[in-house]
Amino acid sequence: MTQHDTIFSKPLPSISDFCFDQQVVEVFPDMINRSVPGYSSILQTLPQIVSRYVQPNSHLYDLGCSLGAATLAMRKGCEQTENCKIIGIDNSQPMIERAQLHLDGFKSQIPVELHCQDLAETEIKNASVVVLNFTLQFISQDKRDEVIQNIFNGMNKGGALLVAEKVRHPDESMNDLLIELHHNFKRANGYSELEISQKRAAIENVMKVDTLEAHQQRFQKAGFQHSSVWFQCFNFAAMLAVK
Ligand code: GEK
Repeated sequence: MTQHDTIFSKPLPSISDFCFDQQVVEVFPDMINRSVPGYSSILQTLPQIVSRYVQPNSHLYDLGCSLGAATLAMRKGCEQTENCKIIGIDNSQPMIERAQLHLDGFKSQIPVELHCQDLAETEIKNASVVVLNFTLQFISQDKRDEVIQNIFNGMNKGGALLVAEKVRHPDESMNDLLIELHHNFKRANGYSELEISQKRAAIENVMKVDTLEAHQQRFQKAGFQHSSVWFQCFNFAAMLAVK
């Protein structure tokens, strides 16, 4: 059973940068479901999209896999495809340890390997599907082009890259509106004003968001033939790019 997220519920004397430590692992499913609009809809749709692009004898990567929620959804999507392997990557050791326990609890014929490493250092090869589900936003902006290029280079033709992110609207007034709608979503899910503002302060240095246009230009620059947003709720969007 996942614990209720109360990490930012008491006034903190100073706010440190947010990190994915043991305390976050304990509450992570509750935190992400109550904080990210559309998270569960995206996970529910992943198997369908994965099953369309997965290729026999290929690898599927879940980069920034946290507790393996997207990994499990990807596994559902490749159950009918021969000889696939899923590789889950996260640079938080507590996340990887918990993800391993979580995955061990579900039976499947599809092998899953989990590695604790920086996704920017991960070698991508023979990939038919690569998922970055709310992860690219934690990579420094000056490294993002290189990360996407490295993924593209390791993908097979016809393969799909699935990137979900918090995004910034280029029109400041629309951006403010989307942020307000997101905060209302958090309020409706029981987060207090204090929790919302302390979490915001903790995350602002570690999570820099791009516009949808910046993402799409990056996909194009890397060489992807097609790309589209396939889901959006407020300032949270899921995109698909096909090689
Ligand atoms: C899900 N995809 O449930 N290398 C590897 N992992 C990283 C890096 C990095 N450089 N930076 C951050 N992470 C998941 C949710 S959470 C999203 C992803 C969120 C990892 C970090 O440790 C964390 O587990 C994950 O990316 C981001 O579908 O919390 O908003």
